[in-house]
Amino acid sequence: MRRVVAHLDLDAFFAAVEENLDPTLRGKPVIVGGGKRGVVATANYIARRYGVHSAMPLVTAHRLCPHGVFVAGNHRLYRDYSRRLMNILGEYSPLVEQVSLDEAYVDLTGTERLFGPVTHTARAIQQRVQEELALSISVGLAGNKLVAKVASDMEKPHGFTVVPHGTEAAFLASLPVERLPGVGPALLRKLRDRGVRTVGDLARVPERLLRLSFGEWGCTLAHAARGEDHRRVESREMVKSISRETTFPDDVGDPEVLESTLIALTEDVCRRLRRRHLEARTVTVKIRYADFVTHTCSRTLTQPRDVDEVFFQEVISLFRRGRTRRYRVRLLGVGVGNLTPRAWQDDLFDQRIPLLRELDLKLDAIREKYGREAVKRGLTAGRR
Ligand code: TTP
Ligand code: MG
Repeated sequence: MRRVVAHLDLDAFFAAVEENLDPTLRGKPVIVGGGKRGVVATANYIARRYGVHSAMPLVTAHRLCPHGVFVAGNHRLYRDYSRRLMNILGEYSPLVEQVSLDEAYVDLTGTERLFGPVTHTARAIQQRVQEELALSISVGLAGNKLVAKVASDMEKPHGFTVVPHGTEAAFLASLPVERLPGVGPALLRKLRDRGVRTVGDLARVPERLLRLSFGEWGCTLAHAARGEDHRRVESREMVKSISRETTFPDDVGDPEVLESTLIALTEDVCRRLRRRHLEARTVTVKIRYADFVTHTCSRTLTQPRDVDEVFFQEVISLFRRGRTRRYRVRLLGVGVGNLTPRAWQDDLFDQRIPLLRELDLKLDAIREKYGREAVKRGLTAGRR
């Protein structure tokens, strides 16, 4: 059976919710962002005409759009809308993969019998979201996640783009190469240096050369350029927790070795968390002593998080308090639970977090490309 994947993404999500809350905002430039020193979380499409965009310092937004309406944001309300969106999507398929608060893939393969032609179903979802949530959503429909995602972004806001089977490469060919998910500024520069501007240009580069320049990632790029993507739509409920543990070849007593091991485990867990676009609220440390007695201790954070630094602190303090016996240690483990899709708006309240996350994401990218051992933090560097 031919696969059909829809990608849906709400338009100017936070701003649209604010407009629902206060309909007098409609027709005005609306900018959602927190605090005086904060950044823009999102701006509605009217404000975007003035050049305002996500992650821009609010002071800049004020300068570009002085008559804009600035709102601080309403965390709980956005989560509520997000949940209602996901509930609607869940009525059309058991395979709904929530990517962020306002974005999801829905695998619509084989739903024709129940709901009729897939394009009608996708249209119906778009309409229901409009009617029931009073939110505008853009839809991309294609044979795989990658192409569906690019398609949903084609005609925002309220876009509806269908890419028929077999036309994927042609659909992508004329688009700037940075429209491919995963092509960030650094990679873009390298591609441009090699004369690659469009996805079509990229598709013409021999896969061998891409692999030489970019390693594993080069293969992924070659596939992406041709509009191929074999990833499955995975519903999030499957992931309840993420953990890693390590057993030492010889039992260890040295606290420095133990703690640097914990840091390395935490890095690994957090990287997997970020790769799945999740945040975690609980963190658990597991200590197994030489005599096999095993203790676990957990802590729940006030906010879900996904950055290494936050978990380092928690893990180390859990370990120091939890290591109540003087035996050597045989095994250490770190786990996170209470997982939710990543919510960027947390950034509004803590300016440190986005910087830390940026660092983490850069490290993730380097490790993705050159292997896990490519970069190490000072704390883990001595460990072997
Ligand atoms: P997006 O879907 O990236 O943006 P959007 O829905 O506002 O606009 P678009 O029509 O282009 O999809 O992100 C969803 C929400 O996540 C957004 O409304 C606010 C929040 N967000 C942040 O808080 N910080 C950010 O840097 C980004 C990109 C989003
Ligand atoms: Mg959106």
